[in-house]
Amino acid sequence: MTHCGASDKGYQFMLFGRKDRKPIRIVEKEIAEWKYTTCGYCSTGCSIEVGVNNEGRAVATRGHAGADVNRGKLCIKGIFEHELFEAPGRGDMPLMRDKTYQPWQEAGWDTAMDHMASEIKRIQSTYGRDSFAIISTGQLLTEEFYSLGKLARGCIGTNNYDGNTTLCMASAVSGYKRSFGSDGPPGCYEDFEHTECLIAWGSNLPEQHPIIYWRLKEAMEKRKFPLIVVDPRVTMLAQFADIHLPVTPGTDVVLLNSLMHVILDEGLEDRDYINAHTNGIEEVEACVRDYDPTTAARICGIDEDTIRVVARLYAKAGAAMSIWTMGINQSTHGSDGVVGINNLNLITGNIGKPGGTSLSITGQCNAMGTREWSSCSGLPGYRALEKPKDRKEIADFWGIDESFFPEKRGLTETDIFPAIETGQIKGLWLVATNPITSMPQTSRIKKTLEKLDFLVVQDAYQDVESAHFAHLYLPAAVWAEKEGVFTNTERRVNIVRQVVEPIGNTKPDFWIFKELAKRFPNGEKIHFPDTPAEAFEEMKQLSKGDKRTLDISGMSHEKIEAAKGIQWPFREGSESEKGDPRLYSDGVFQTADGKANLIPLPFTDNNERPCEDYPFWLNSGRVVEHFHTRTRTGKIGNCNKFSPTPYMEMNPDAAKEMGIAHQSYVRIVSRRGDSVVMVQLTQRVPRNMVFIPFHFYDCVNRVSLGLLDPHSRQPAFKQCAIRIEHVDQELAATLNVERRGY
Ligand SMILES: Nc1nc2c(c(=O)[nH]1)N[C@H]1C(S)=C(S)[C@@H](COP(=O)(O)OP(=O)(O)OC[C@H]3O[C@@H](n4cnc5c(=O)[nH]c(N)nc54)[C@H](O)[C@@H]3O)O[C@H]1N2
Ligand SMILES: Nc1nc2c(c(=O)[nH]1)N[C@H]1C(S)=C(S)[C@@H](COP(=O)(O)OP(=O)(O)OC[C@H]3O[C@@H](n4cnc5c(=O)[nH]c(N)nc54)[C@H](O)[C@@H]3O)O[C@H]1N2
Ligand code: SF4
Ligand SMILES: [Mo]
Repeated sequence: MTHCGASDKGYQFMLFGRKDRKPIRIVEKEIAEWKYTTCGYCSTGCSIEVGVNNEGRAVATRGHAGADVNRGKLCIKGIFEHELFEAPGRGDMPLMRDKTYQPWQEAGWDTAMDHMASEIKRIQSTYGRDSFAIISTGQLLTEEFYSLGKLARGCIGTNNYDGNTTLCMASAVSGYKRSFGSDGPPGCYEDFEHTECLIAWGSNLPEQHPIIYWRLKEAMEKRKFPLIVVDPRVTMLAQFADIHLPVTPGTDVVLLNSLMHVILDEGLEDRDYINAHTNGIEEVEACVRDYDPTTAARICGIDEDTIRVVARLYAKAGAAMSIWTMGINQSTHGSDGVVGINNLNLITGNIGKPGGTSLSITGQCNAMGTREWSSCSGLPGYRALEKPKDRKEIADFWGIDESFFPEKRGLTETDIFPAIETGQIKGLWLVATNPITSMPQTSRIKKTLEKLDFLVVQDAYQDVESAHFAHLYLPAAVWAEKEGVFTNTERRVNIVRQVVEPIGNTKPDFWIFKELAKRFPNGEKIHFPDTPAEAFEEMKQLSKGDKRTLDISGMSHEKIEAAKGIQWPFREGSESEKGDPRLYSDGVFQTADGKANLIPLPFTDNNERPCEDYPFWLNSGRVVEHFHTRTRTGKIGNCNKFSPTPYMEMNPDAAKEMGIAHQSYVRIVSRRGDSVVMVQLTQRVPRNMVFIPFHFYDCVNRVSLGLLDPHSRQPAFKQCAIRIEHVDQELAATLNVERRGY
């Protein structure tokens, strides 16, 4: 900091402009050591250094200049991430109360764990093993996921075990499996440097993955290529695009079919690739025949000439790639949308080559880690419960009887809640997820949670809204109070090193899982290591051989830190330093005959659409300064100050017609419920659409519908219909202050 000016009494003075101006004072942070770690918010996977002072407190954050992913940069959330450890609302002691929600009683960890184990056993022995459900997250460390899998599948033995990834990446997982026979994004950020055409589907990189966006922008500055953005909103990314396709909500599959129609009709496909590496081209050809641009334009809202132009640009590019996020996944056609993108890339020969790929941009910091190792939808290392060989392999490795495992996966998160309603599930454990704010139909979820015999909330923050309904709260250590790895969007495993001690009596999730396991018979048989590094060694063993793509056997915590992240597959003895940047470069897929599946996607219009009573599309998503349900960013002043209040983007022409002023309050009403929001007038949204960030409690998800994708069971958060009503401004303002929470 010496470049800032003279130091005086612990402050640095920076003089800008005129000398008689009051100088900006920057507090001298007195950093004793910079410690390496990885960002715990989004899936970009930025390498971070946290500055720790002599008292061992985290006081600053900076990007690591030597890391491939971010090269020294961070977004606003990363820059202030050190503040989250001591943010208000952190838990301290485990808390217990009975079913009547009497005031919380503090408990020691032993008491809390004994109570939890005995309640789980009571529920399971009365109502059956699957009557106790577990919903986890994409925000723990991979070693923690692996341990939770051992506990849930191997000790507690419930099949109703899922993650919040069902709200997030389930459609991508399902689509990858349908097309390529396995999950795993085949591309990487470096593809931006080789591509000649990029389509971004329902992905707003500058806000949601700012550092991936920076990588894209840097590549485009070096070598211009067309950027095409498919999004009903004029997002920040759409504003930078060469072509913006404001697709009618929920109809991307129609657009995809039509692009393929043009490509096949004009003979622009890669026949050699199709013949050598795919099955099913005839069925796809037959299906897309119905989606000529004239017909498709009427459904998807993109004019026929633009469809033709985009199809030709994509097919004629030497290498073309698609990226996508929630605009595709969170739809009743989520999984089909992903398969459609894969189809498009397969018929143009754009899989596994530099700049030619089908890259799902992941959401949470470790949404990949949970897919790989948590056993949520199967068994560790992308193994399936449905395969006897996989069940036996894991049972033998863990030292338990294979008959303990179910033979197919149980309910997803979105099916667990209805199963609580019907009384099939009596107990629930939420680990690092806040469904009362993040699930559709808040009022229904509230009633559902109240119906439980026993709800455990294990969260770093005690004030997380779902804890209002809990009977046991377990205070967890957060992010870099712990140690372990995350996998990012491009399959890069990076390490979170512990930089501070867990505050108060909080415990790492890793420790909590081990403690609980001791209280179940199989916990005696299965080894729960003391350190995450030991758990990582076990995962390495399980990742070896059998031509697995998910092979991490050549990695270790030390190697990962030295390389600032390594991409899998990274086999034992591998000569590369940083792993394989791409999957399927050899054109061999994880299917029985090694060929990828081309799958026809006939479109059915099955969304709730605007009508006379509810004339607006309700679209929802995120803003750059907040993360999800704001348990963290809501308390960090430099994040929260930009949007402290629930608000709604509305088109100025529509507002004028209705006599609605900028920054006034309105009531939004759907067939499910209502909420009050402040209006922000902007041309970003079309006349018949509003957009609401979902970060706020009792806001957009009170009205959302969340119809489910049939393959992935992921909710269509992005599409439903609402009307807008005037409200008493003073009353609304009072309500808003009360609701703002933090
Ligand atoms: N700042 C910040 N960053 C985050 C997060 C966060 O909470 N805050 N969360 C992380 C997580 S978990 C996730 S999943 C990602 C999400 O990242 P994104 O998916 O990029 O973010 P969203 O805002 O949810 O949705 C993206 C876009 O989908 C568009 N969309 C809506 N309907 C349709 C449609 O029918 N078709 C198409 N093509 N587009 C549509 C919306 O208009 C919106 O602009 O962000 C990650 N990064
Ligand atoms: N309307 C609408 N709804 C949506 C979406 C949308 O676009 N629109 N997006 C959906 C998507 S993509 C997602 S991913 C979900 C996210 O939904 P949630 O997962 O419910 O949201 P988070 O706020 O991320 O909840 C994570 C919780 O984990 C806690 N936590 C963080 N780190 C740790 C840790 O190390 N240990 C423990 N024990 N706790 C920890 C945090 O304090 C927080 O309470 O929301 C979904 N909901
Ligand atoms: S882009 Fe994502 S990973 Fe990078 S600093 Fe921001 S939130 Fe963290
Ligand atoms: Mo997500």
